[in-house]
Amino acid sequence: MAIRDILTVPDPMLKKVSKPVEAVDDELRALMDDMLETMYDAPGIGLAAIQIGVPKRVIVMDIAPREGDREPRYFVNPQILWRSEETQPYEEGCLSVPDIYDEVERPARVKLRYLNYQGEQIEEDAEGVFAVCIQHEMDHLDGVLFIDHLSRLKRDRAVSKVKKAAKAA
Ligand code: K1U
Ligand code: ZN
Repeated sequence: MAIRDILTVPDPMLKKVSKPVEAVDDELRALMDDMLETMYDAPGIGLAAIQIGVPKRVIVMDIAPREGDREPRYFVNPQILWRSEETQPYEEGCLSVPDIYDEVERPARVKLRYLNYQGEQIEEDAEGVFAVCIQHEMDHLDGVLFIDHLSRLKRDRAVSKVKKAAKAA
């Protein structure tokens, strides 16, 4: 397992649409292992493969409380089958837009279909932080960042702040 570099805005890779995975094999599981280690190291609660420069439709996540046992989750080729009309606001962050947090409104509940670490097809309902995080990560697969849901002014300010911090580092 290895910790990979996380791309930050304005890296053009982050705007790419990721490609579906053809097979959940040992090579893909090695990628998912690296993604999980990278996410825990950051630390974060989710990570999409494109954030480490790999344009595949793969997400890892762990939304378990930090003081408890780890509960890693893997989503390959995830699809949203249903979204609730009810929405909920949540203060989001992103490892690719470090130190910027802002409120995004998304459907409160979604129904998902995806392949897990073993390549089994799963259908599952998501709500709360799980619903927020999976929608945020699935946006990454389509080249969309949470700041794209904000006003142009807020988005431009966020990118400028990240660029300035990167220059100073
Ligand atoms: O970059 C990412 O996509 C990961 C992102 C996931 C996310 C967070 C909040 C709302 C929606 C999606 C993060 O993990 S940002 C860091 C973060 O939330 C966190 C870090 C340490 C402890 C707890 C949370
Ligand atoms: Zn993100």
